Amino acid sequence: NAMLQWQRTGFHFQPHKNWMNGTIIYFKKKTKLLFSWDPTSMLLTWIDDEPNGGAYAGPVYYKGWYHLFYQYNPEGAVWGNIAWGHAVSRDLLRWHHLPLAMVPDQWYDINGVWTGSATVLLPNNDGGDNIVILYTGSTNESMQVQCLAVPSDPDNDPLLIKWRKYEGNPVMYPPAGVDPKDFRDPTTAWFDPSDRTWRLVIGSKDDTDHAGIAMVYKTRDFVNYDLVTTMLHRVAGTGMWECVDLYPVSATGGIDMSDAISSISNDHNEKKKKKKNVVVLKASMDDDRHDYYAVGHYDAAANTWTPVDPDKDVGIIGGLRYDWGKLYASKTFYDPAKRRRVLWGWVGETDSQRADKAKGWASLQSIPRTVVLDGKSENQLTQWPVEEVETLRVNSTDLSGITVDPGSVIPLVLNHRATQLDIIAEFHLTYNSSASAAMIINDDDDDDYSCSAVINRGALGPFGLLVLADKQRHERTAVYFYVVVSKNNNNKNKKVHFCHDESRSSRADDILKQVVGASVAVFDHHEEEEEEQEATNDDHRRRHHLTLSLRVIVDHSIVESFAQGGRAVVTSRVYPTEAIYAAAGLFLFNNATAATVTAKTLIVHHMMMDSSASYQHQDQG
Ligand code: DQQ
Repeated sequence: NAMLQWQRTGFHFQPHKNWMNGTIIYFKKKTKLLFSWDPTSMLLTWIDDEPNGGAYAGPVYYKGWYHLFYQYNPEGAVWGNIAWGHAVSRDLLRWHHLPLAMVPDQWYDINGVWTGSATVLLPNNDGGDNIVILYTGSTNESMQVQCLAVPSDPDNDPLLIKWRKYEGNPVMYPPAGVDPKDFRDPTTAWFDPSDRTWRLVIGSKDDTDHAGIAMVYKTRDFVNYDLVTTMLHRVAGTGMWECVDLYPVSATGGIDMSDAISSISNDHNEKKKKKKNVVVLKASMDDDRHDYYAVGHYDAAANTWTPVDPDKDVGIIGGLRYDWGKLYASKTFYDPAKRRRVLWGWVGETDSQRADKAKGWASLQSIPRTVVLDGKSENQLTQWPVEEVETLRVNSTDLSGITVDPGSVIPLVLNHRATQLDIIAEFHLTYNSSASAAMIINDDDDDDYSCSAVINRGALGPFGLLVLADKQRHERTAVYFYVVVSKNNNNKNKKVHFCHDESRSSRADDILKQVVGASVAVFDHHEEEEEEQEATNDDHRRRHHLTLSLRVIVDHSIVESFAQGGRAVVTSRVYPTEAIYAAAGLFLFNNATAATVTAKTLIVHHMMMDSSASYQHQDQG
């Protein structure tokens, strides 16, 4: 349907047509030789303990193809017939679409080749890698089992187009006490030197208290598995955990899980050990379709993961989400080439199934995001678009320095279209104490899940950007901050909400439009005396300054925002009918009644992608 083609994105990953959901990615790399792998017998044989006496499996950049596999329906734009789509890229942005990697064609996966993960084992003698994939098969009886697949001809098929399912599949059945329909999505395996086993996590649920659970399995050969009887983690009331992820983080870069485990176990300094052992546990909550995570510590010997802050445990009220908008079934992978951990997730549609069928496709992948531990608050992550995104900036408009008075909206004149943007902004908010005193709100603590309480005009917000807006602003998606002063903390500690208001994003009415967001940390706030004023009341003669930063990525029907250096992230799917192509505009607004906003920085980059970069595998020669 050509009418709806404008909704397709310019630089987000999406197949040419049909339905896509969750995804896995794997980076082709070379590891030190630890064992030989016989693809026929499927057996690993140990060759050397620790070659060169060095660290385990030091990664080396190899060829440099990122592989993306995704849940795909080859037959339509709704979920079903799930197969694995496959694409490769050198930069995580320009993808080459390859033939389907796996389709449902066996009794054990005839109802779907569901989510799984790749694990890199070792290079062949010629320098190629050995990769295994574990995935969930939905059987002819809709039982969930785990299955093994390997590249069928890695020597002659360097792009890993052909995959072979192991003859002995399935390799894991639901254990006793687990509902056969609640056993899915194996993680990437990591190597534990203490007993020389590979370990991986599978998500499930315990019906006795509706707990989401993470179970660990050990294996030496990827054929035989032992369930570790201690539960890695469980959180009562959270329901089925899909697409579990477990990975180490630091404030400076990424770490491979196997490297982290061996480095922790080799360290005899308890303090250093603890510092190294910061591990994120994430689960996709089937109950509310959001991805929740927490920062914690992993104890390999005890097989437990414990949150640093029990009040921020995975999936509980007050816990953390990767994204406060639309993002689900995300996965991370370690990229040895850039020593970073990359996260990306499935961004579904919020329009109707009917609309999806009409346009012939459904779902995007988010922009890949680099994930690090927040250096300022060690209990959370920050996310930031991978640096490659900056290579798509072809043109930019620098609007830095604009001031927007209370109650004003300023159209931003760009020297390019406003449908594909990367916007960098830093807002400076100024107000005096009487203004904030008028705005005291009894702000309770668990409003993180909703920005709806702050949607109306107040003393200190909302202010921010209107994206994908037409000239009259009939349609617009608001990306904004809203400052709230709590009653009980004496006007000192501001609470800042960061939100998307989707309610006016489209004139179409078959769309879910919400106000979504969270509160976000403030770092740069200071007050000064106002000299010219008489000191009648201490509080009333102070002037407040607050700086808040924002990055927004706009791509036709998706808006992804990163507030305060990626401490709060919000993604929206939007479907304007008028604010499209050349009719799409950008505005700066300040709806606060008592605060002035200056955009100290406001740079709008025009984003392009060479469309010829996304070609079919046949074109590659
Ligand atoms: N979708 C997949 C499952 C996974 C869920 C099936 C996540 O493997 O649990 O398409 O949305």
